[in-house]
Amino acid sequence: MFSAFSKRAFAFSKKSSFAASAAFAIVVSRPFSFCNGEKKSLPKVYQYQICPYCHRVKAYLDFLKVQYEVIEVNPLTKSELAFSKEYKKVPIAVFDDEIIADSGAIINYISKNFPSSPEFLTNDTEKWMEWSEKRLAVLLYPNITRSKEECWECFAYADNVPTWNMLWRSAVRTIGPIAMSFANGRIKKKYGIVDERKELKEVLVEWVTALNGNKFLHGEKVTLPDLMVFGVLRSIRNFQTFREVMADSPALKRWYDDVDTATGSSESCAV
Ligand SMILES: N[C@@H](CCC(=O)N[C@@H](CS)C(=O)NCC(=O)O)C(=O)O
Repeated sequence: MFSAFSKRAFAFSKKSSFAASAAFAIVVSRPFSFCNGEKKSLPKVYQYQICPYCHRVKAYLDFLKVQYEVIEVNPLTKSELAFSKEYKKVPIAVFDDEIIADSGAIINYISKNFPSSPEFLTNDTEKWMEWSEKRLAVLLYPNITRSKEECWECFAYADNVPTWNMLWRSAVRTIGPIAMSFANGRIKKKYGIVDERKELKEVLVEWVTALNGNKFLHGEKVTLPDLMVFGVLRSIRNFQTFREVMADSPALKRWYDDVDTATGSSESCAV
């Protein structure tokens, strides 16, 4: 959905995410990678830098202080996803010998395999996972691609992807914004979005209302719903849309900054 190169978004229900992940969990011989000169075997996250679903996964790993490697996928070639024959979206994660596609399935995998406190997985986690995906994330694309300047801003990251050569960095840097700009109208139509900024701000009011003046959704401690919403918003943190919605809502900004401090980053070097 977030790439102009996709024809249509996958709408995985939570159940089908599980089924998809189970079907997709195939055994591979996992190569070691070299990180800061050390031989390490870390979880891998195949991502686009501006993908909100990828950020949901990374926010969770960051919060749990699980170190992982990020593989930036070239949206023009997707050559980094050659190992995945059928599924060509991001995120895809690799944990030891398991390949898991779809952010919902990856998050379920993390919940089962990495310990957290019992209060962290709240009864309303499923509700907010769905909300962050189906209500919030879908509004980001039309917002960050509103103007040529905003489209251009989206691909600043391409200049710094260490695993792409100069040619690919320039190609993604220039073709990416054009492709995203063209897809703006199609995405708005698909999701019935008319005034993207207004609708985004309205959806964020729902979240701030749910916070009900608390530091985090359930009080003084971060829970998984906080991380799901935070992750989606973190994907646009360098963009005009983010600056505008945060300036508009001091309560949202306070919450975001608090979750950011609690989460940090455990992302390791790119491979
Ligand atoms: N339901 C999926 C959605 C994943 C998705 O739509 N990812 C977008 C990037 S944000 C994608 O890879 N689109 C295909 C493409 O770029 O061709 C998830 O939660 O992981």
